[in-house]
Amino acid sequence: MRSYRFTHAITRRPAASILQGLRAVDTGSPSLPLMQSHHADYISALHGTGAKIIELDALGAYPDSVFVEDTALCLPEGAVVMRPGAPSRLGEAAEMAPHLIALYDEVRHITGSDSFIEGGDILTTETEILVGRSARTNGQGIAELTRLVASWGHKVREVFTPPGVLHFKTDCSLLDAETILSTRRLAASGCFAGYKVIFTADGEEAAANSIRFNDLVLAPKGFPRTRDALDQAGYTVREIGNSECAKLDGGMSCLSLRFSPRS
Ligand code: CIR
Repeated sequence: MRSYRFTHAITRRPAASILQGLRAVDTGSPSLPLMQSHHADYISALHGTGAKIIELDALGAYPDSVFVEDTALCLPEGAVVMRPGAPSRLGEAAEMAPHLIALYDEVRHITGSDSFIEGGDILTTETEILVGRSARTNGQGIAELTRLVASWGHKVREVFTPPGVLHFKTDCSLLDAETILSTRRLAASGCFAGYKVIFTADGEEAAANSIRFNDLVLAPKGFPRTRDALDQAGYTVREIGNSECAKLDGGMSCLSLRFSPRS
C-alpha cells in the first residue's frame, strides 16, 4: 500500500506569474484568487487524511512552479530530483532539492545534459514504476532514472504517453494496488495489462488526472459520470475545483509530491 498511503506531501503556493504558465492551447487566463481557493481546498483534503503537508512559498520566477510533481520522484527509500524537459521549468527542480534533502537520507539527481524527465510522466504502482516517454521525458531520462532507482529495488517499465497528451499521468492515476483509472486512448496501448482498469467516461478524459491519497480519491470537479463510477467501485471521492489549473494543463497529481520517507 506504499503506492497510495502517504505520511507527507509537499505543495507550493501558486505565484502571480501563473498567468505566464505553459499551456498547449490558450483557453483564457487563469484567475489567481480562484486558483488559490482551489489550492486551499486541495491542501485541506490532503491534510484531512492525517498527512503532514509542507506548503512551500510561491516562486514568482517560475510560473509553473505550483505543479511541484514534475520536479521529483519520491520513493520510500529516497527521492530523485528530475530534469524537466520544459526549459522554463528546469530551475524548479533545483529549488525543490533542499526540501527533499531535509526529509530524506538519500536524494539522487538526474544529471545527464541530454536526459529529460518530469514527474508527471511517472506512475508508481505497488510493483513497478511506469514511465511514459513524452514531449517532456526522453529515453535518456528514463534510462538514468532506471539506474538510479535499481539499487533501491525498483523496476522501471517504459511506456508511451499518447500523442498530444502532456504527461503519462494526464491520462491515468493509481486507485489502489491493483486498479488504475485511465482514459481509453491510453489503456488501448496495452500498458495496463495485469491491472484492473476503470475507464473515464467518454468526454470526461480530464478526470483521469486524479490521485489516491490515503483513504481519499481527489478528483477534479465537473466529471460526474466518472465520479459516480468511482463511487460505485467503493472509493471515497473528494471533488476539487480545477478550472484554473486546467487552463495550464494541470490536474490533481501535478499539485503535490506525495511520499512516506523511511528515515
Ligand atoms: C506545464 O506545461 O508544464 C504546466 N503548465 C502543467 C504541468 C502539469 N503537471 C503535471 O501534469 N504533472
